[in-house]
Parts: sequence; structure tokens; C-alpha cells
Amino acid sequence: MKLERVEIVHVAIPLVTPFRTSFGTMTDKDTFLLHVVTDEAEGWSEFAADPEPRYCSEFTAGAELVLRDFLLPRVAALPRPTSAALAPVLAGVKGHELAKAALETALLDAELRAYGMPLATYLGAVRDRVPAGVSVGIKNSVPELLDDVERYLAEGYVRIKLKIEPGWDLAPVRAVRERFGAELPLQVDANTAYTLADAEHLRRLDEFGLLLIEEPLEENNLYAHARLQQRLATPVCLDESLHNARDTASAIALDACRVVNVKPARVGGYLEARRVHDVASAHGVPVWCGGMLETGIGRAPNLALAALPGFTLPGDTSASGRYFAEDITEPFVLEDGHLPVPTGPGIGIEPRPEALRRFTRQRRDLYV
Ligand code: OSB
Ligand code: MG
Repeated sequence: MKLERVEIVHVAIPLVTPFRTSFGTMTDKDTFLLHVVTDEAEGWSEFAADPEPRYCSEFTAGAELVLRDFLLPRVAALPRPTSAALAPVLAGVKGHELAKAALETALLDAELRAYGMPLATYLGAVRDRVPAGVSVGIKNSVPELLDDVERYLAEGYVRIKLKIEPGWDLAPVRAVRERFGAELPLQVDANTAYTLADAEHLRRLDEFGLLLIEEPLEENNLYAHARLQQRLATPVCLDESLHNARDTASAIALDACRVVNVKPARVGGYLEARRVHDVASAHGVPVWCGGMLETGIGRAPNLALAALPGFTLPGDTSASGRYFAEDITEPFVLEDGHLPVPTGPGIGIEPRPEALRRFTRQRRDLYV
């Protein structure tokens, strides 16, 4: 396959409701899509991070520069680039997993379209639909939270994740348990908001029978997470701290996590995400697919990944309506608490031209 053109399309799409986490509040999805044109097919992907480096060190303007000056020149030097050949060539650039993932995914999409193969088939999916959980942001009050959770459950979501931070943890979890019962699959995500000094406080979450507590402590501190796990009955799940399959192997060996959140972008793409899945599954550690409030372009390939056999817990891949009044693609609609795995070639979806025009802020050629 010959690379002919790589275009960056900046988009901004308003969220239906502000999304607040321990690291900040988002009111729209403001990022870029990558559009790759080859001599055989075209491909699309979505950069998963935001304009500011608050969830992770990467951010949109930085990623654009990294793609333009460091990643694309290395790919352009390959006579016939393939998605599998990308990671080894890009390994010379340290970090920048999310930027690398965007490039690999767009190329993989083009490649699979040329072969007429759906991403789910390529990755080894065993399901044609995946159960949908929903990630519920920090609210101004407990009654407001209970209203939101009630609405999501009425829509059919099969698992609730509550964002927590110091000052918004025990009370909202207790209120949700009391209102919706002990059977509700419930978990929490702190996005690194606590330290090991909070261990005794976090231990009080044990009485609520949570599925897991996600990334409670500092990013990359596997030692502290292992120490915390020794003191908690609730399984620790890592998100921000896992950047590849090797990290995942280390974290499992250290008992720093008993559940794994895979975000393909965070680990450099779908090929490494599959390896993370393989490592965790081999250890009997449950895996689930995280999300980054993606548009349909980012969510479609996540659904393909989440159809792999080791994904034994519902993920954060919610329906389009949970994020946007109007998605950039055909919307993903919840059916009986599940989302369908795309069946078309590649990621199985593309931007609707009219919606893309309306949501586009800027288009730039990165490579011609
Ligand atoms: O930590 O999982 C996270 C959204 C943006 C950044 C980080 C996270 C999240 C979510 C929402 O929890 C997941 C989603 O619905 O896409
Ligand atoms: Mg998380």
C-alpha cells in the first residue's frame, strides 16, 4: 500500500452535558480526525486526547506536531507501509502513544478496507454485540447524580461507573447503592486523585461491593497501587498507568491491579491493545474497554476490540446519545443494553460528509 496523503481534520462537537472528572470538566469533544489516503483505500481515525494535557501528557496541538515532524516522516520513508510495520519504526520516538495510535489506526482501517475485512474479524472477535456501561461524571449534588443514574438505567445501560475524587466518594456511592440496590454492577474511577495516605479512607468503599476502583493513585506508580491493593478488598483496576502489554504484565505480577482497562489509544493502537488483552487473559485477569468520549470514528473500533473473548466486563463504550445530540457518524444506538459490533470493512464507519463539514474547525494536509 502506498501512502498518498494524510490529512488532519480538527473537529469540535458539543457534549449533551458537561463531563466532570477529578482532572477537569469537558463541555465538548475537541480533537482531530486523521484521514489517510493510499493507492488502495482510505482510512479514518480519531486522536483520543484533548486540547489540554490533563488526563495524560499528550494534547491535540502537540500530537499534530509530533505526527508531522517525527511520526509521518518515518512512515513515509517506508516503501510500502503496513500497520504491523508501523510500531517498530515509530519506537524510535519515545512515548506519544495516542498520536501513534491515531496513525496506526487510520492505516489499519485503509488496509482492512483494501482487504474487505472488518476490524473485529481481524482482531479475533467472538461476539457481534457488546454490553454497554456508562461513565457518570461528578455532579453538583447527590440528587442530581441519582436522577442521571436512573435515566441511564432506564435506557438499558448494564453497568454504572461513578467518577470520584476526595469529597465526592463515599456519599455518592452509598446513595447509588441504597437507591438502586446491591445487584447493580457498580464501579468507581478516581483518575489519580488520591495518594497512599488515603488508603484507610478508600477501604471504606469495600462495604459497597464495587466491581473495581480505577486508577486511584498517581499515574505509573505500580508500587503504590500494589500497596493499596493489599489493604483493599475492592479490586484495583489500572487505566492511566498502563501504556503497553509489558506494563500490564508488570502490574499483574506485582498485584498492582486485578482488572485491566484497555484504551487502544493509551497503549499505542489496536495491535498493542490486543497484546494487552492477551497478557491479561493469560493471567485470568478481566479486561474491559475504556473510552475517551470518542465520536463514532473512535468508538467503532473500540467496539470491535471489546468483542474479543477476554473482555469479560462491560466497558465504557456508550451509545452516541450519551455524548452528543448529533454524532459525526451514523449514531450507535443502545439495544437491550448492548451496542452492535460494526460489520463493514475496516472500522466499519466513516464521517457523514454533511456532519463533518459542520463540525470541522480546520483541515490541514500533514503529508502529500
Ligand atoms: O478515565 O476513563 C477515563 C473520559 C475521558 C478521559 C478519561 C476517562 C473518561 C471516561 C469516560 O471515564 C469514558 C467514555 O464514556 O468514553
Ligand atoms: Mg479511567
